[in-house]
Amino acid sequence: MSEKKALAKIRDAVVNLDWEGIKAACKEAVDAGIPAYKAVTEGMAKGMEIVGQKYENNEYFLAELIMAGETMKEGMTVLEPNLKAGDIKSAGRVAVGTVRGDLHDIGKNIVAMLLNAAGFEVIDLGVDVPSEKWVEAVKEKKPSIVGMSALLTTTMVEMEGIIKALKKAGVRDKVKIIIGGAPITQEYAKKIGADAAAKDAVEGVGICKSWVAGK
Ligand code: B1M
Repeated sequence: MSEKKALAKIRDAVVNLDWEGIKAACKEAVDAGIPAYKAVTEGMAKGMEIVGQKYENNEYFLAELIMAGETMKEGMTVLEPNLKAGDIKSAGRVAVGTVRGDLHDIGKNIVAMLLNAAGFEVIDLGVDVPSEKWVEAVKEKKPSIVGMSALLTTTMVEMEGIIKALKKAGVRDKVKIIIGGAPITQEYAKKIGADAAAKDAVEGVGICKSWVAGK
């Protein structure tokens, strides 16, 4: 099967909420030698984009969004071990999470997975993470990078509060801060004092890699 067809099959499994078929589609892609990160970013994430459009067009509703999320998680059970399969040395430590009030974790999980695959040690703080927990994580786990995710325009504002809390605790300068999620822009990152914004997981990992390489 061609790479294009294999990726389309994965994408369609997400769109069709085929949580039983997605594992087979992902396995087929892995067996065909397609890099697992491509199956995530060009297969599953593309499918989720279409699901989002269907939601916006009132073709899909909340139940379908939840099913699509579950379908992606099923696919990840096949792809994640393959992302880690390379012989990778630790590139640095990153604390990631979704900010307070926000339960969206699919994008954050993809970022975490790809960071892991790129050799980073990932501390996943989960979802709905309040500023105190970010501060605690930076003080105790000493990551060199903090990666925040927000999908709602009502929760992205939390990011500024987290940066202020890190400053107040005297640890802001100990970390680089990257932010991401659908409503996030470079301008917003600049405005709140983050070091970078990433439009997708691949770009985010690239930025983190450049930081640990001292670029
Ligand atoms: Co929600 N939701 N949702 N939702 N949901 C959106 C975000 C929305 C745009 C849909 C819409 O109305 N068109 C809308 C927000 C509107 C706004 O704020 N302006 C919305 C809403 C309103 C809501 C609820 C309020 C709905 C309700 O209850 N009435 C509710 C809020 C719950 C809460 O958080 N408190 C809600 C709930 C849900 C579900 C639980 C059903 C489900 C989430 C399941 C889960 O995450 N486990 C869900 C979903 C699936 C979506 C959409 C359809 C898809 C999000 C997604 O997973 N995308 C979304 C519509 C959309 O985005 N078009 C929508 C796929 C994912 C791979 O992309 O997360 O953008 P994304 O991540 C990308 C990049 O953004 C980037 O890399 C990722 C991969 O390339 N990235 C980073 C993300 N974080 C990064 C961090 C980085 C770097 C890059 O560095 C650290």
